[in-house]
Amino acid sequence: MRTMDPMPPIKTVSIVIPARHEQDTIGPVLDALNAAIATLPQYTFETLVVVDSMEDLTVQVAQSKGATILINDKLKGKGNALYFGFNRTRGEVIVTFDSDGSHDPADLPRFIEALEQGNGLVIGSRVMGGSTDHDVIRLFANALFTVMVSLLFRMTLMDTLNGYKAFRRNVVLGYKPRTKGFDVEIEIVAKAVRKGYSIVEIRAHESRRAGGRMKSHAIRDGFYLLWACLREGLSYQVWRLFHPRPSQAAVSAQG
Ligand SMILES: Nc1nc2c(ncn2[C@@H]2O[C@H](COP(=O)(O)OP(=O)(O)OP(=O)(O)O)[C@@H](O)[C@H]2O)c(=O)[nH]1
Ligand SMILES: [Mg+2]
Repeated sequence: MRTMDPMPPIKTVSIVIPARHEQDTIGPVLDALNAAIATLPQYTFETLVVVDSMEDLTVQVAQSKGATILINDKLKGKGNALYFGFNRTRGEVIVTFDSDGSHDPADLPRFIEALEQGNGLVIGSRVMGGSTDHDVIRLFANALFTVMVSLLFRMTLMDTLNGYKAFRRNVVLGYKPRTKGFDVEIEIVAKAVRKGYSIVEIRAHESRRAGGRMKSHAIRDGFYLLWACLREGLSYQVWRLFHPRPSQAAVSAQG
């Protein structure tokens, strides 16, 4: 069991930000990120912004704020963008959040602190932090996935789907990802569980996107999320049958 084991100290942090046509929001997001980074001189940071194309000004704006641009023009989708970025990181830990202004980079120190405490995966919880971007469909989806994750992975996570996460790089390396879009959030959690990392949820507020257009689609992405949750959860259960003393991820919540 690899719960709360001492882990190597963190020196380098990679921030991976997916951005599809986010020229209106990426600038302020990176300004806020750079301000948060300035409060953490003990770490070396790299900021990778992953785009699919150079059709709008996202690349120019992000470059002007000091980010490294990665262009993933072969495969669209948030999951594809994230894994493209993950595979090019150098940090011991990776932090990922959205580029539309929904997630507050000022929360970054608390995410890193939770990793320093020995957790392998830190999830920003909108249940604890609140959201001004939730509607009935999203509330229902969150409740549904909370139940499904507790049944399939035997753990209580209140906000599996939130895109604000921080984790040890090993969580997302060493396997071929099966998710392409927003279902990536399920796969990251599933891998952390299977690898026996302790998981913690911390408070993180979600705001409405600050500009630009929504890229998710409730029905299409809802279907992919459901399928990913069932597939990853059931394959975890099968995997456990062949591992008499399977790693069991510990879950906790911090305010
Ligand atoms: N590179 C890349 N980024 C993507 C893709 N799809 C989504 N993203 C990014 O993933 C993040 C989440 O997408 P959103 O459109 O905000 O999805 P959402 O949060 O469900 O929708 P909103 O309520 O409008 O915020 C944003 O930062 C997007 O730019 C994609 O195909 N490629
Ligand atoms: Mg969003």
